[in-house]
Amino acid sequence: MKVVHSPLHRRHDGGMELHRSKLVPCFESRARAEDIREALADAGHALVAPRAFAIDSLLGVHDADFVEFLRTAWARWQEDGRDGFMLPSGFPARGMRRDRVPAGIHGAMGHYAFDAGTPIVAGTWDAAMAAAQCAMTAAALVAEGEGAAYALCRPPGHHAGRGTYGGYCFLNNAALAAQLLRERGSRKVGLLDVDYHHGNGTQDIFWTRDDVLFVSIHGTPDTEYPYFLGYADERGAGAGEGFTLNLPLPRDTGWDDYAQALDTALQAIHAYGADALVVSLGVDTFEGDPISAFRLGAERFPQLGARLAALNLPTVLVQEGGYAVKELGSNVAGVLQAFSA
Ligand code: SP5
Ligand code: ZN
Repeated sequence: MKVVHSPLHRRHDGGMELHRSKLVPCFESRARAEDIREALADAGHALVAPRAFAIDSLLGVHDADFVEFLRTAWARWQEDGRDGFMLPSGFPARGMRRDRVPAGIHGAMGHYAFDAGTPIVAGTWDAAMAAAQCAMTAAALVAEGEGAAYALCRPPGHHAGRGTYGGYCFLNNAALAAQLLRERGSRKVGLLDVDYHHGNGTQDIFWTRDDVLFVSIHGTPDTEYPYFLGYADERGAGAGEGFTLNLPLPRDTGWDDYAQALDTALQAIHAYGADALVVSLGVDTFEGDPISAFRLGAERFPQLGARLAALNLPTVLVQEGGYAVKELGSNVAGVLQAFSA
């Protein structure tokens, strides 16, 4: 299938994240995308470049002030006499002001971010914009008749909300793909998030909408990142009530229990009557992942792909997490196998 990829992902790199009280090099690395690109090229998929979607095409999913913050953050940091990478250290918690964006760059960072693990560096905006363009291009290809397309997005996107960033994510690539499908003829989009971590940003974006069904299978927020969203009792609100479905699972979940949750998710998307599918494809469910705790062996990814393909819907696959760099490409290629016809 067509694999949409941009070398601009390389501009986002060099940062450190706060991990277990230490600053460590980011798990979300350049090598991830390189490994996936090589494995997919070897498997015979066709690499294509993204189209040049403009900033305006982000605004169906993200707030304008948030987009402007991301676009200008690095320049503001430099004006403040700084270099290296940007990490926030203070956040507006209960009882504090969230309605006002502090004028200074440090406070503004804390306003828009929700963790200290997602550094902004000089090239972050270029890379995030290129990843968003990859996702929108893959969605456009599917809207134009491709049965399936894959967006090799780096940085990933599913933790980014309407006006928030974190979890290595800045712009919500999968949400942008779903929004584009809606604007180009799909009536109901199923968005299935199989990344190990809950897609809190995607849930936020579609929380009050009934035209996108958000379904997520993930490590329970009781113990797993992002901790503060992704419980089973979150079901959407207003017009969106009943159009969010969370299937949290405990640490150490293996294929048998995972596959049951997957069947529940696929059944929900079928019952919804989706006419297109977006998959937030994190492969950090792999047993060898360094920051996650499910136990899926490599042989499970082709099985996952086969079940996704069996929905028989036009499908946009969007890369999210997966940090076991050595096995990353082959695990992604495994998911794509069933779509390759
Ligand atoms: C897109 C994506 O997969 N983002 C994940 C962001 C996770 N960042 C915080 C990870 C904290 C993990 N806790 C470490 C436990 C190590 N066993
Ligand atoms: Zn993840």
